[in-house]
Amino acid sequence: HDHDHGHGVAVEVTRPKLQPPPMYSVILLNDDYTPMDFVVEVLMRFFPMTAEKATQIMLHVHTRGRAVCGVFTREVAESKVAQVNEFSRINQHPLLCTMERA
Ligand code: TYC
Repeated sequence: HDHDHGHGVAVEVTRPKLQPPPMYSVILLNDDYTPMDFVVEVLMRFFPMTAEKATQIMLHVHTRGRAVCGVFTREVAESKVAQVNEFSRINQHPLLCTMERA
C-alpha cells in the first residue's frame, strides 16, 4: 500500500511473496540386524524426541518397514541422513536412513 513519509510523497511498500522451501521427509529403514535399543538411541540423538516417541517410531519401522523421523529443508535433511548413516557405520550396524520429497 502507499505510505506517506511526511513530505506528501507516496512510497510504494511491497511485500514480495516468499516461496516456502521444498520439504523433505527423513526416512528410517528396517533391517534384520540393528538392535532395537540402538535405533531408539539414534532417534533420540539426531531427532530430539522422548524415549517413548523414539520407541514408537522404532517399532513402526520394525513392523511396517519404514517410518518418517521428521520433515526438514533439503540441507537439514541431507545433514541428518549423513549423520545417522555415519553413526550407524561407526557402530558397525547396517541401519539405513534416506530422504524423499515430502
Ligand atoms: N528389525 C530390527 C531387529 O529386529 C530392529 C530395527 C528397527 C532395525 C528399526 C532397524 O530402523 C530399524 N533387531
